[in-house]
Amino acid sequence: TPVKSELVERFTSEEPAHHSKVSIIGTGSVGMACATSILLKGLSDELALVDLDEGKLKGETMDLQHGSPFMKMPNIVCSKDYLVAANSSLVIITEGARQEKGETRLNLVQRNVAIFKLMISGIVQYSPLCKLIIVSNPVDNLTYVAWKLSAFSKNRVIGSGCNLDTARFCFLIGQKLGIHSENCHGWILGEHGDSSVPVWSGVNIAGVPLKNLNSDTGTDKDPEQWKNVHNAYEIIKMKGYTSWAIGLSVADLTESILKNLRRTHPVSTIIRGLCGIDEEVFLNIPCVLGEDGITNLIKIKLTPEEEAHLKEKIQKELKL
Ligand code: 6V0
Repeated sequence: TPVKSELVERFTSEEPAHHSKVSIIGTGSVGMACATSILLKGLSDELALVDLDEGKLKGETMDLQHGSPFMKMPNIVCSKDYLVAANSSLVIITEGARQEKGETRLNLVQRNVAIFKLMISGIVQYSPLCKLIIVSNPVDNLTYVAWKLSAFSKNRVIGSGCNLDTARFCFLIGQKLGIHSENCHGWILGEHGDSSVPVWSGVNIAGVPLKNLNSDTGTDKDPEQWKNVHNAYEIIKMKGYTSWAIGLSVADLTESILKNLRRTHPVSTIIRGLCGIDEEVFLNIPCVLGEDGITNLIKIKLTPEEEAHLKEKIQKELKL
């Protein structure tokens, strides 16, 4: 514009350089919570948003862009077309075909598989080197689907899985004890959702296992009912969905990956050969996360009951 040329003198030509581009597919409540959490942590230098619903997509993007003076992240872009996500380091999938009344989980998965076919091919075409974080539910099944469809190596396809469940678990233990949740060490593993496994044998504060104080902790026999510190139904009943905690927890995974922190997170990965499982299934165990995605798995030590619980729910064959 004339004003720009009056004000600004070109000094050198600029090549666009993308160092850590993050793309989020799905700009619903979860996608947008991921976006704000990642933006406020200043984790990437470009954020691309993709959604089918163009009106909502553009509206959400403009709303975020208008917050630019308060963020150190200049580049927020959006499109229905996956080209906008090209050259991402990390793509976070939060699109959601919502479970309809009376719909079975398996039916929901099959509907999502159809969506994933188009979506994954768009992502892979333009970002062949990216890591994928799957958030959409049922997350463990869809992480498997994304891994199969992308043909990416297993380290690059990560399910957000029990990362949220574990954060919730630690918060609720901390709330009972009056101790910051970061210092309450506990893990929820296995399958995200109803059949996940709280590993009470490992729950400790400052190295003191709660089980040593009361061996019934986490069981039905426990008069203090510690086992109730583990579910999200209350929130769903009150606000209809969850968003803030999942957004923050996905930003935490993003930080470990983009900064190559090598922190351990309970995320979904293929665990054939571990915990006595021979099938090709995705379940949550503690994984070391860095710039190559999942580089190492922690060989967890479970009690026989916990291991049986973990194995209870082996995913059914999906039609791809
Ligand atoms: P939402 O608010 O309905 O948003 C979903 C978005 O996806 C909408 O904006 C849709 O337009 C968009 N969408 C639908 N189909 C497509 C498509 N083909 N391509 C691109 N975009 C599409 O849902 P919400 O944000 O609440 O939830 C998203 C998903 O996250 C759901 O599957 C939830 O079950 C799942 N969650 C997973 C959690 C976890 O811990 N893994 C936690 C909370 C929610």
